[in-house]
Amino acid sequence: MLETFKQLAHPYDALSAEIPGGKVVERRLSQLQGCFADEAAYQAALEKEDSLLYRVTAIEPADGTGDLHYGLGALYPGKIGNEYFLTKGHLHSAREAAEVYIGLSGSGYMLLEDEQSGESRLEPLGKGSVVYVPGYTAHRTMNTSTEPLTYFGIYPANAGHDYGAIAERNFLKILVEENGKPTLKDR
Ligand code: S6P
Ligand code: ZN
Repeated sequence: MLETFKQLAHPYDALSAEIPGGKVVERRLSQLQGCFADEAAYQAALEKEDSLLYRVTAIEPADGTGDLHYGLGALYPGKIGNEYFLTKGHLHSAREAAEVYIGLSGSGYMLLEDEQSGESRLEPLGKGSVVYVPGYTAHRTMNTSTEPLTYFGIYPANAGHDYGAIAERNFLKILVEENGKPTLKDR
């Protein structure tokens, strides 16, 4: 078994979310159509620059039962209107698949939303904090600091990513800056 793995240890650079040999996904503003509540602010920002919001590099060592995949994410700081930069957010295709997020640097939050009940939870993610994302829960990450929010997400190899289900109805809550503080509001 062990001999089937070419590489088990990987060097990583958190701020750029780089892991040599990993699968890289970059998300720019133009790819987050419909995610931000303030459509006018979104269009205005896009006209200025199609900024890089985040990069994720995934390591997928094996695909069998019991195997794990993980991703290193760097979500850069910024806002659209008063809403903090965020990830698209998703459910896992295998709905029961949970995930552990380990904060490495910066600070922000994870917005969790139960697919069935719509119940929302806001949990802090950043340097010194770790978040357990239960199965059946849509999850999105938001950066409320002025530096990159970097983290590892570790999930079952068969989890898969379902972006469609949550994109259709969007998250029910938004995280905005109000009186200088992150504030969770209804969309
Ligand atoms: C994967 C894990 C993360 C996200 C990353 C980007 O299960 O939850 O690595 O992929 O935070 O978010 P998103 O919603 O664009 O995949
Ligand atoms: Zn996930």
